[in-house]
Amino acid sequence: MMSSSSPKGDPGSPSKRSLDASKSRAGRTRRSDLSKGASSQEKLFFMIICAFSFISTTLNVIHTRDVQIQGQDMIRVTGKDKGTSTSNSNRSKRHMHHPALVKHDLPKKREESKKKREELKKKREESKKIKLPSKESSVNEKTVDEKITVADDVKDIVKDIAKVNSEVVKMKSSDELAVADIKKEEHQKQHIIGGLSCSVYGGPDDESATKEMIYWSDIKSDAEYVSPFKKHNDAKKGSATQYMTFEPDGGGWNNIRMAMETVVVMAHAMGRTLVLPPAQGMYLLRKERGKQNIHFSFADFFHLESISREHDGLDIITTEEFLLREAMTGKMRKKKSGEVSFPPNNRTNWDGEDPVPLKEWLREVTVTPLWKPEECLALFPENAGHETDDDFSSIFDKMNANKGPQSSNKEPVAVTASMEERMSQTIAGRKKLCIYNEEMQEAHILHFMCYHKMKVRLLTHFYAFLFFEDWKQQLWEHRFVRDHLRYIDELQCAAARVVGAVRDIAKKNSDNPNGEFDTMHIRRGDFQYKMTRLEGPELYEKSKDWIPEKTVLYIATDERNKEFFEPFKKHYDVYFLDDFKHLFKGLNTNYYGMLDQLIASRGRTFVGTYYSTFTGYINRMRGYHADQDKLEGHELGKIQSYYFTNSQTAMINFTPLSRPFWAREYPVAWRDIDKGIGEL
Ligand SMILES: Nc1nc2c(ncn2[C@@H]2O[C@H](COP(=O)(O)OP(=O)(O)OP(=O)(O)O)[C@@H](O)[C@H]2O)c(=O)[nH]1
Ligand SMILES: [Mg+2]
Repeated sequence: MMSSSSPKGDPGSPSKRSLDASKSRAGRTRRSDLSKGASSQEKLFFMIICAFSFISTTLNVIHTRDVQIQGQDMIRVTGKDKGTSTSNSNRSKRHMHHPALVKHDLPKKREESKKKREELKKKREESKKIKLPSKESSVNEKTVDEKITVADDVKDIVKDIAKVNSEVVKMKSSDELAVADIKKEEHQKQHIIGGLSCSVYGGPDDESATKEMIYWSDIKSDAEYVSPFKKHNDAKKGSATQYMTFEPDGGGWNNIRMAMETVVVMAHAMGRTLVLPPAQGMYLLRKERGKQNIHFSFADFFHLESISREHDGLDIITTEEFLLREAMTGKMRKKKSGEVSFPPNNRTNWDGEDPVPLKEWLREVTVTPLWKPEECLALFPENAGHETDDDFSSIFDKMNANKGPQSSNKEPVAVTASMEERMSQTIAGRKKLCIYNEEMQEAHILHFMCYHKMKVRLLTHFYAFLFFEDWKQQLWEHRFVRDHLRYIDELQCAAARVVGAVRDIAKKNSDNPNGEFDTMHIRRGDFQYKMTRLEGPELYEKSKDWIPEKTVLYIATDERNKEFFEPFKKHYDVYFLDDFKHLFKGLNTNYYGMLDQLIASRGRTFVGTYYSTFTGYINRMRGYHADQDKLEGHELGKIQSYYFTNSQTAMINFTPLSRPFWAREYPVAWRDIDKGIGEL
């Protein structure tokens, strides 16, 4: 029976039995010896000793655990770890045999450790959200179960950290928003984009400044206009804010300005919050590093804050605000993998930093349209949500099949004409439409790149690229640029002072009571279009028929050698920006080009450099002034401007758009754009 009833430790297996027996002998020698043949008194005494020993050991174990916690040995004590972890039990043993811990002041120590334990527990609860586990609780020291527990713990803590971070970010961004609001309020009190007051900029008086410089209007109903896409987006329940980010153009300042105008108009049309790139170095606007600011944001040149505040249909924010709102809260994901992505080095303020890492990151986490303005016409339908592609493509195809009118039509199509008619004069031989299609409409963030490798660049005039089905919206966009995207007051005022001084000189001639003067832009410097690089005598010869002898001539130029202008000096009373430096002391010299543009725009007759976008903007402003002053030919958008080379008399005639658009400006930008005000 015995053998069959004990399958384990089978006594029938001699070798095993002998091993067990010897083991048992080695382990229990004393107890067996003591119990064997002892008296009942001896047995009782032995049992008392055993019981005492057991109680004492148990107490020591409990105490050791207290001490471990007190010493911040933050192993999480679970039911399972009692004696299961080798290292843990070893440590317990070490403490257990520490005389100071075992023998002295046990109740007092326990009391103290209890208190500390409670304190620690409290602190731990508080700090759990923001602290990673301490080194001592290294996962390596744990059993598998503990590792899982600790890993879960770490996950929880990491989650907590993310939560706290996002709270902090929210707090930070709401703090900053509050500060921004206060600033806005202060600014609002002082600055209205519609007017021009130079009192804080050293004059001239408001009346002179207004009369000389203002070509813009303050149209209340325009400020209230919201585009169909924005209305559509806002009406969608719980729809998230959509954004537009962009990279400044990589060319000179006026290339940068042109791309910026295009982006601002698109942001309004699409109903997206526009994110301004951080302040950064711009090509050839880095003069006198160390002495003056050389990192610029668009808000340094245009009143973008006022534009955002004054328009119901457009919000403009900084990159930092955008990153705090959208990126640091984990809302941005890599296009390819879908994983949450944060900006490089978790940086949110990129002002003055190298913008390349930010730009490269943005390309990875946004929708990046590959629109090429010389190849396609961007089309904005009248109704958002309209199934656009088919309808518009067929109209477009018909128009493209009939190429005749668009190239030969030298008369302007009425601004109120049908979409087809207007498009025929805008298309300029392009074979494609860039439609703001559903994929783009859905995108959380649209990012416009300046990516030379892919030939993706918004080097165009906004009015040559962005076409609106609704003529009223088209004209609204034209007015928006005229009335709001204008150089800042400080520059307008400085220009008004210089123009005043030039007029004063001209008025010395008794038959010139209004102080009329003529202007030129002679672009040399880095300019790459060699056909425009003529020497002084040739430039004089080319322009002499348009500029009367002895006139006061103001020349804007990047030519430093003033001897170059000797041929002009023989015939005219010539002035340059340098001659009026005392009127704009302290102005950042990187603004001089813009100041020159504003001054040159006020000439009676202007001769500029073809292909120069610097010249282009002078002509645009001349167009705005000519229309406002109802100068001769304004009905057709004509202005009193010429070029030294190329289509020399182009500006005194009406010319429809043609490519390359950037080479000059076109009357469509300023001609008859005040129609339909208040009708949208
Ligand atoms: N003060 C002044 N600076 C000029 C003038 N023409 C060009 N510049 C400056 O010369 C530099 C080179 O011009 P760019 O920045 O390439 O000019 P842009 O704005 O791209 O215009 P374009 O190259 O002419 O199409 C810029 O810093 C201009 O501001 C000028 O008439 N007066
Ligand atoms: Mg340039």
